[in-house]
Amino acid sequence: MPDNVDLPAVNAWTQFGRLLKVVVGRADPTSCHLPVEPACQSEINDPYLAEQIPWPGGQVKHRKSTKLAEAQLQNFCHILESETVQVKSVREAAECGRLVEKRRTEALRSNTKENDARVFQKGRTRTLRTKSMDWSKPVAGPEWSSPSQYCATCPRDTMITLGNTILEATMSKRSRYFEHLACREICLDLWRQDPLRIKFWSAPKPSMSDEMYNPGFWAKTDEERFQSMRSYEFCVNEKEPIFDAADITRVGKDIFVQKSMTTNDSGIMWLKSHFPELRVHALHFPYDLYPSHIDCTFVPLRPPGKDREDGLVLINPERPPLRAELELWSQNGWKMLNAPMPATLDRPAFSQSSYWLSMNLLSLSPSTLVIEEAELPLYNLLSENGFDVITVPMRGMYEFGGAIHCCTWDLQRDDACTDYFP
Ligand code: ABU
Repeated sequence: MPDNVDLPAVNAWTQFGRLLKVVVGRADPTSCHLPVEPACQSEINDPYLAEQIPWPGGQVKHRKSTKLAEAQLQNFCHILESETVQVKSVREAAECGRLVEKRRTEALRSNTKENDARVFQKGRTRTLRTKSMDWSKPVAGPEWSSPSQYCATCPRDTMITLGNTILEATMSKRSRYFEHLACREICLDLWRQDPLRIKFWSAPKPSMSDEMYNPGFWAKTDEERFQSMRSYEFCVNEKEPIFDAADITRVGKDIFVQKSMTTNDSGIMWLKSHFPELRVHALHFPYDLYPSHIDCTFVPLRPPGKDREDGLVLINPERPPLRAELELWSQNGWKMLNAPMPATLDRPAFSQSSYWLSMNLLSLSPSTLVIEEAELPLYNLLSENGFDVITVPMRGMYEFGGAIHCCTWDLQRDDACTDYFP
């Protein structure tokens, strides 16, 4: 596959154009547990452990955790950089899945083809890594302080490419205020390569003062939240524009932004006013009580084909989109595909993400996807829908805020500002 030499060094209009260049996060030894703060009440997932110890905060002491996450990130880079890849047979994929949950995957295995292992040419994706920083250092602004930062395993949360523009998100957590600096050198290098075609912007940094947050949010019971869920009021109020980059998904001329714990209406309006060449749409997921980041909820996989093949979006069955907002998609030849339940509902004790990291996949092209190796149900669904599915181990990342999509930030895809919703 020859490179498109005319493409600017920064170019990504979709989630699914052929991926040419990507940043992959880094699990530094100084990575920290997400501190408790107004935007986030971190808690231990394991009820037994939660009774024994408080939320630890500070640097992750168990070095095995950061080592495993970093080893998996390095392995992922190696696979992305490879020209060819060996796709596992369903049998091999099932073997990986068995390590996670024996009975479920054995049942699935008996229903699947077994001998489809093959090597295919996928083309190289160049990888860059985020810079190492000391995440254990306390940080402060004029009106706030945080005992530590977090980590840079998930550049997806802080950075987004919108066409030929690199954009640093505002963020909403104090501990993540400076996280974009792990990508700063990459941004400057790219911008300097082609400053007349590539834009490099930072969205207005919020004050992170107490007034930015709804004080009553965390005191609500789930029952109370359920009562008020259609008001879509979360922990940040509308005082300042707020968004995390991972609440945005790109589909050519249109981008879709989830209203969430980490993105408010003012943030969505800021995007509209600064990207007039794009159509910016808000998306709402009325059954998600704590929405944060669209990439475990609503994942465009491929556009409608010229021969009238449906476009596909992988959706989270526990977080269906607002029906009225789906009309635009169905009118333009897109179908929603329910993700299967994850291979396991278990999460590491200190993970602050949901078990839906199972669907946090990365598209290498409209026909090739990378998923976590244990996710056999997803592997089967995607294979049945005509995708080549590459599997990689990534559960070591679950403790550090994400998985395969979260740990990346795509810089260059072979795509364009196509109108998929004419
Ligand atoms: N950073 C992605 C997490 C999304 C979720 O927990 O569902």
